Amino acid sequence: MTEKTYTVEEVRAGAPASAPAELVEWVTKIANLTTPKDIQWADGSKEEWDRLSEEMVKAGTLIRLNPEKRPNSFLARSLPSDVARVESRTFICSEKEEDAGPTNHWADPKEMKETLIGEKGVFRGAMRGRTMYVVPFSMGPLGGPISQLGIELTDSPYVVLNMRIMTRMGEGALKLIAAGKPWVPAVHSVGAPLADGEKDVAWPCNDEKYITHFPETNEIWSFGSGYGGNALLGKKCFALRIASTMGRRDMWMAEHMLILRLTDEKTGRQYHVTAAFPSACGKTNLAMLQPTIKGYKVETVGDDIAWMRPGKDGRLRAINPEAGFFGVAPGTSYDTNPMAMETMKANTIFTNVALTDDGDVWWEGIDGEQPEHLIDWQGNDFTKADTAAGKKAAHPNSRFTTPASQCPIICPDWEAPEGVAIDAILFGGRRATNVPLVAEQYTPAHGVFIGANVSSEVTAAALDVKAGALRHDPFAMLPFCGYNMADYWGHWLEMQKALGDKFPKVYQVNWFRKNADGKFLWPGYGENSRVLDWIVRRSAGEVEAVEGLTGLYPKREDFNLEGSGVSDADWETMYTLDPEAWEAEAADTEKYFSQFGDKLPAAVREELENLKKRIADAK
Ligand code: SAT
Ligand code: MN
Repeated sequence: MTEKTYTVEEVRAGAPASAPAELVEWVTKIANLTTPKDIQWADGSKEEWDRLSEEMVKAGTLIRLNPEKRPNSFLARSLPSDVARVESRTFICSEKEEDAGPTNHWADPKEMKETLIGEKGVFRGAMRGRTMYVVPFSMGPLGGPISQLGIELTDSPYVVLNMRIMTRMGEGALKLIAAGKPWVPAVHSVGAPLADGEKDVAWPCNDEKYITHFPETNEIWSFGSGYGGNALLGKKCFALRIASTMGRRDMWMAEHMLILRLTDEKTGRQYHVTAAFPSACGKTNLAMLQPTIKGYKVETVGDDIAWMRPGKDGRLRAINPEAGFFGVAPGTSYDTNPMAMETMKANTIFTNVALTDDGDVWWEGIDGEQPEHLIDWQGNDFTKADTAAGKKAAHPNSRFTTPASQCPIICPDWEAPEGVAIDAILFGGRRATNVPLVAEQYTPAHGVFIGANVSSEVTAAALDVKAGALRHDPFAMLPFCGYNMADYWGHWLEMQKALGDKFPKVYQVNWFRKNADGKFLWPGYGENSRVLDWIVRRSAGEVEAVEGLTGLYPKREDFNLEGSGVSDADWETMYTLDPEAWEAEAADTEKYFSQFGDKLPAAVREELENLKKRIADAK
């Protein structure tokens, strides 16, 4: 078969009138590289959503859920080899290796370009037999001062539908690009070209995967996967990896953080909090927290990513660059996160959850009793006997993609273009031992040290990292920082310096500490409002704190535990830190830091020395 070739005129003829010449030329170039059978420009309309989803239902990629239970919602099932991000195939292709740093996979940009688009490049003919969609999108409210634009070219209609939920996609973004605003080029292929007459499969992908970033040219090239962060290039690839490098150049910050508003209902005072946790550690739950203590209201601004810039008032202001939530389904219920459950009642794409006999979704941890019969995430019959045998009906990293605007507690200012002013920044992970419930920074540099020291028991969010093991995940950015991690810590110190005492205080939190019997000491979920309560009372100067090994701790009498079921003994255990264990932690931190050599900022190294001194004093 002769490959299809495109002329600029031909591509122009199919493009919206607003598409600028430079964009049409780039689309033509990529079309001649990847040789799709046709090109469609996504406009983000409802009509387009209806048409694409209907096509995908016919093709077997989507299952329409029962419209009476879950209107305009669909289930997709991926291949077992394509169920999460692949960190070992994620590359930062900076000119210099040291700019990617020891925690990233670096590849030489020229060599990687050869692999991707050279004579034998994987993208050559990669879209054959498929449609190439041109997806203009904005991360952040259209035209906002913190927002950024991108174009994703993809051969996956599943990606188009997900991008429509997760970003401001279509005509509005294209108009801004036409007006001359800069944009990030992002090319995605599932890497499964179709020969003439070859029948497609429900979930096309390729065993060979490349998730690549070129920070110097702001380019993203992703090949081989159709899943989540590998394929929805506005999310981790752009909004974190590329944006972190943009922020470093331009004095702003791209962070793996939820954003919430906490209102003290008595005074009407509003506080805004961001919080970073590694993937699948409950960020969505915290973002939609239902306070168990009276007098507070939580509203959601974002659940995964925060872009922060100094505002005119000199305070750090944050926007959520996304328009939807790509949340972990298992464990989500009316009990654990009623607001997420309400959000996903309609217009939602579920991936790799189980299907009930009446055409609705199910997963481990959802409310109610497990139905007698289900179809599991791989399309097989599933009964309670399977559960008893230790099998899961939904994949542990199964997800819902759902519009943020449907969240009943979405913050009225969640689309405020200038963002919300941040009062406190939380860092957390899953730590069964050693790390207490909440600790406040001693100094701004200590705040950076707290972020640099985040470590967590690994979850199912990545395919190639052993779940359960403890790993360092500084700032919850380990898989998402687009440059040298130590330089990134340096950038934090710079931002702190620039904002002075307007820079928010940092708090370390841990909901996951267990007692000697393996029981969680802290109830978590809505009870985490008690921690927020202490933090805002601290920032209002209402309560004092005591100096501890890892930071400033609450006084038991200042902390509202009323009705929490947490006993004084549990509190005591949460705040008992074993100096010997901390000696081991500090030694481990020292070893971890040593990989950064001279790049490790002196102020961070000093904080390690301060910790060691406090440990020695406690012994
Ligand atoms: O990267 S994903 O968007 O697939 C999910 C995550 O790891 O947070
Ligand atoms: Mn995430």
